[in-house]
Amino acid sequence: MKILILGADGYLGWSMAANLFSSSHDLFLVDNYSKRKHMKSLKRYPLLETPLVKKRIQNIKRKGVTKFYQLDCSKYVDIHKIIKNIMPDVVIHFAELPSAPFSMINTTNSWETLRNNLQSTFNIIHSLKDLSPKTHLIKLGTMGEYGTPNIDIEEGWLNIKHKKRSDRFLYPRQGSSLYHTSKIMDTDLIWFYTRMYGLSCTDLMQGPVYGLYPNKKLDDDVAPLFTYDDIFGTVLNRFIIQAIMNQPLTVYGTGNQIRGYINILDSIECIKIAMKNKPKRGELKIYNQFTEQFSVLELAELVRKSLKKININVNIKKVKNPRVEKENHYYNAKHSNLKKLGLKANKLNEKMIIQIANYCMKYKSNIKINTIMPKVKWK
Ligand code: USQ
Repeated sequence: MKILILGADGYLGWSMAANLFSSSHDLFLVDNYSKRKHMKSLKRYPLLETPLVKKRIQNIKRKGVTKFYQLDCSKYVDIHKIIKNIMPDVVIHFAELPSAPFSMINTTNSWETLRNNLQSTFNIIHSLKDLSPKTHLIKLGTMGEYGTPNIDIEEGWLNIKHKKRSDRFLYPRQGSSLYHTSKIMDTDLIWFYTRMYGLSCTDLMQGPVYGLYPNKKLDDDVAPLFTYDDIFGTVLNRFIIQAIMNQPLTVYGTGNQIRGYINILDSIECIKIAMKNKPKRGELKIYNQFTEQFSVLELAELVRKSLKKININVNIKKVKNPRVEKENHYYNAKHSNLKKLGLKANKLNEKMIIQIANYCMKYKSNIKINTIMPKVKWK
């Protein structure tokens, strides 16, 4: 297959590409390095300054084609041209600003998140409609689109009975940041194009991801863009870094916020499963992409217990929640579809946390301690 990966420099995008290097698919990688640029301007740094994609793929020898294009998916002409030239079988769309705190910093960043994310999704899907409607679009959405409703969260759709009639709708959604809201709007856009023009799309509602893409060597050239700071880091990766820096784990508010989490290994596997299960023309498949539910406090306790085994004493500190989110709520999200299609989950355990911590410790001297405490407030 010809696979176009948009956002190939990111934590997930690069891990996805690295996983597919061992296949014989033709891989076309795209990124505009905007996450690196935003991180730099906000003085946030990844654990490891990984080389640019162009450099990283230079020495890779594989059966299929491997090409990199530095371009911005929010520029219509550029994305249209690349789709026209490649005519991909699959497009995997990671090319979005992925941070809730980033989207809440100020007007400029709020707009930049909305603009970038919606414009990119529009450009991609509109180009597919015009040029290559048989292509399978796989798009990374987020569990945060659903928010924390007081009813069970279904997988994408909800059957509603109203005054003796019934119909199926997208599950009601209510994001708790502008970033999450941009993903809700993405889903609406994708659903419109799918039903209107008979495209084949998969939207993956993913929970917070943790861990490292498990290249045997995990050497610097293949390591993903691992972030731990207050703006770009996800909670478990942050807790592990805080622990190895002898900083208290920053539990926001009560710590009873529950989310569905997923190991990056499983995240990549889910996308491969989605690739093998192309929707029919005019069908939008939605999967809830996480494997286990935890409260923030449970995660913190697990990190404390695990790292005690390698003689790291961890303190947990409840800090005032910088976000506006429910801290005590019902949460029961369905996630059986990917399992039915063969996903075997890598469940979070002590060994895994120790493994991530040991890897991070190699780069301890790179960690910027002043980027750990939360600085972006929702209000
Ligand atoms: N949290 C803490 N302490 C911290 C950081 C976070 O208690 O130091 C809490 C947050 O308040 C939240 C939970 O941990 O309740 C998860 O926060 P997160 O920063 O790991 O995740 P979030 O901002 O929701 O976003 C991340 C990714 C995003 C993805 C999303 C999936 O950055 O790209 O879409 O996870 S989900 O959360 O299911 O929407």
